[in-house]
Amino acid sequence: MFKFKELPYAYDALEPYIDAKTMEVHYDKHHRAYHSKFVNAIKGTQFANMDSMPQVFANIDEANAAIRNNGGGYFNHEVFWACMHTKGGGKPGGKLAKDIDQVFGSFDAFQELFANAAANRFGSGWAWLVLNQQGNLEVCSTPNQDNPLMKDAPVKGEPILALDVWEHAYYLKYQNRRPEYVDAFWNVVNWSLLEEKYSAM
Ligand code: MN3
Repeated sequence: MFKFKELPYAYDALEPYIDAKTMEVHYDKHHRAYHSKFVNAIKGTQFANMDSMPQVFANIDEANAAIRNNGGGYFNHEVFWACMHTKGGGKPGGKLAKDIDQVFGSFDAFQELFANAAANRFGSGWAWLVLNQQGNLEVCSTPNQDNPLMKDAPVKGEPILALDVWEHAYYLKYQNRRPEYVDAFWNVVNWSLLEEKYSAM
């Protein structure tokens, strides 16, 4: 059920914005470890019989720390890899562009809000663009490997865009300069895929 999927591009596909060494360590070491620890942690629990990660997150709380942290790590990275592509960058079109303009005022205003969510997340965590439970786009951030699908998330919704702001995601190339990494991220965002995903929500 909970498979370890291949990275949808080569380690160097996102150069120079995200370097090949970071991608290799991030995918093959960090992501792989979250996945294997998650699979081990659910053995013999109710979570082993669930059909999807959203179902796992809908039932998870602080009492299941190993499943929460490693399941979050496994799922969040899958969302993150899919948000990026070598032919990424630019701006979204279609309904996603229209709704971003309507909710945030402009694409630039959305980018600033998202970049601030990423920059201001203290310590390790994630920045998100989600479709919230009221059916609106919303920017938020989560600590550690939490995500907006978890039942106790302060902002609940379906992830559209995810950005990993753990130091392991950028330290080799950007060291302490997280805002530079966030700036670079925009050059690889796979808006066409995200538009499709949003239209299907
Ligand atoms: Mn990571």
